[in-house]
Amino acid sequence: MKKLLFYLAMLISGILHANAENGYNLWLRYNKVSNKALFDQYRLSITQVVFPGKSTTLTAAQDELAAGLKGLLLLNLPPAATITANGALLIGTPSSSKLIASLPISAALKEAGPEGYIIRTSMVNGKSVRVIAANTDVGVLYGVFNFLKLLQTEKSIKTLAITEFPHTKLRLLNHWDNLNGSVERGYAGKSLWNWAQLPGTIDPRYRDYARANASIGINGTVLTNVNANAQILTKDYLAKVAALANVFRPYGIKVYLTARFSAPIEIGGLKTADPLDPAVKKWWADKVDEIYTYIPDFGGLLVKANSEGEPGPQNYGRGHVEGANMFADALAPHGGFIMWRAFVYDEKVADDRTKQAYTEFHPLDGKFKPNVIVQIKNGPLDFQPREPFSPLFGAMPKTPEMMEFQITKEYLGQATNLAYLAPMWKECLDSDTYSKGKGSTVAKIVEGKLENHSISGMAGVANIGNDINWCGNIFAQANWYAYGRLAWNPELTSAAIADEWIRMTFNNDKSFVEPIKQIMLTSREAVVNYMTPLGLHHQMSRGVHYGPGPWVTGGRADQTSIYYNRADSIGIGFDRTSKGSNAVSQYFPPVRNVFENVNTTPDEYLLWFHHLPWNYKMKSGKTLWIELIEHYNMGIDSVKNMQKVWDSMESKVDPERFKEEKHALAIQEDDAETWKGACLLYYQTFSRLPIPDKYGKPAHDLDYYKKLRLNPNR
Ligand code: BDP
Repeated sequence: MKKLLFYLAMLISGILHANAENGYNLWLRYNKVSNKALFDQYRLSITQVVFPGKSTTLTAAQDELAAGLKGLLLLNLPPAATITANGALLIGTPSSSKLIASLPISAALKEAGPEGYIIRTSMVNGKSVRVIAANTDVGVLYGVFNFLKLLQTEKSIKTLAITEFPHTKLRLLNHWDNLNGSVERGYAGKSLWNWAQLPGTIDPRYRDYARANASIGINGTVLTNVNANAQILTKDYLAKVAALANVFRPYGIKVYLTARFSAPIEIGGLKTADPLDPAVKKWWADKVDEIYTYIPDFGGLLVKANSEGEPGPQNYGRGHVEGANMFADALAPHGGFIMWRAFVYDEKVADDRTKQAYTEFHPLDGKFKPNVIVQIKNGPLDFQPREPFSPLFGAMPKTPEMMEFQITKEYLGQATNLAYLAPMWKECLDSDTYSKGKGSTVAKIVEGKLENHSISGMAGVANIGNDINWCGNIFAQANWYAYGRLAWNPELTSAAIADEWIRMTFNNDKSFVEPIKQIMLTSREAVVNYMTPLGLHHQMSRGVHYGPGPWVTGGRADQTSIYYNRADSIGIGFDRTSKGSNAVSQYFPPVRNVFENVNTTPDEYLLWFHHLPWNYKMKSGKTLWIELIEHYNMGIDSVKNMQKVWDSMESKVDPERFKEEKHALAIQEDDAETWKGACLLYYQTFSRLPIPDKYGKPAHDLDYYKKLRLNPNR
């Protein structure tokens, strides 16, 4: 009897465990459609699957569809040879399916292009069917994912007329993964790539990683850190990289690597890495040829050169053009790309570090080979909670400019704080650079539309590790999702993306979706408010970049907080007008004039561009000091509101994810209070102004905050 009870207990815990929501399935959970009426309706209206084709990509799409229909609708539909009933799903390309080839859809397919797809309701052989068609197999795969999304998000599938295509060509993740398994600025465990076990052992997660990426249209991945290790280019590693590429290929995902500029010396035995040296050029050309013998569809190389101590052409008296073009020549015969980063940060401390990328790259426009893409961070500094857009966007019209966003929240509370980043990315993408007059948005530049570039792209620094939930936190998954969706179509709204993600990740209950969407949409602004309001930036503690450190000084000036806040007895903020560093001059007019003039500078960027007296009168009529205090408080209040909303959702979320997020939000509230106390008390040593009682006094004194090192892994 005892034994029986024991087995029973084991069984129950097994069942519970099997159902535990640990986040592994991301937004591809395929749980049964919970709306009974819709479930019945979907089931009745999907009767057959006619989906011929045997390529690895079509097989992946067939498997995904089968898994989706089984999970969502408990449907098991064996592949049918032809349409015999109303309600068939007819799927494929004109070459994989004769039926599709016979349909009058060529104009629509033309619009869909090489990676797009159409989903239509139409009559075929006298039966009403739903068609998912594309020009290529990967287009079909994307179409299948979208069709499943319609079911996952409980949309009507009665009449469908969808045409979708990606707006950018290269939609990449950048992994800052090191060969020793650590991840630079990674907050979700170790690297996914198990180099020791590759190529022999293929972790099943690699396939799930590829599925997740394909479901949002990501079509490439840079496997290694921009602070590169030359070893990745050796034969042993290339064989491992090839094994990963083989897993990703059916999902339309190409593999890319980072190239260490000094690799010819480190692994090639040469004396120099001078890009104009014939032996160096030959070494790279041979190396690239070799890479393509391992990975015939290798995407290309990403290089961080002459930045933060990384080697580059400047070590040899050459410039970015000579460096990038050397790689371009090696890659061109294979159709590969070289992504050259504009995040330059050299040995000399500049008068204003935010000017450096523009200063170095703007004069180089028109000098790069056609397969060079300059990869630019969204803002001129470094992934801060809020930055104005980088003035380099639009300033190199002859050069394809690729966006670099950071999905991993290095400066926005890492894996603990809830910050949905789509609004931040949209803010940048929707910014008008005026480079070719009104309407020259960053999005249009990144899409290649403004200057008709044949190549375009976005890179997102990944927030993925080997934690069971991939991203260290459930809501961090939303940023991976949102990044992919925006790379596919920068015109999507943050709200629409959040809506999809919540429904797929949690449920379709309106009383859950709407409040959660609201807290997601305000979450990034909350972080800005309690960390760096009104245009402040780079106020975090040194190194870890998590907690506050507005007092950080010593060492390299432009790595300190005081360099950026410029707090003194008069006021606070960095004067970047013509009277200061003149960084405003890097923007096109009228943007430049808007930022030059304190009265037209939006409050969000006020202290980014202006040094203002503590008693400066804000648009609200209040003083700057009081508004600063109010912003920290608004940040804290938003977090409290997030907690309240989340707590009220307990009955609508599984206990695992509920508890995890509750814990994270408690930490976030604590962090927000700490940021307020630390920053206000430090700035107060200059302002000498009181924090009125009604705003709440910080819980501790400045000394306490200075000694405190917030630990992101609580
Ligand atoms: C900074 C990170 C650093 C990266 C650097 C980069 O702190 O770890 O190496 O960016 O983008 O934000 O190269």
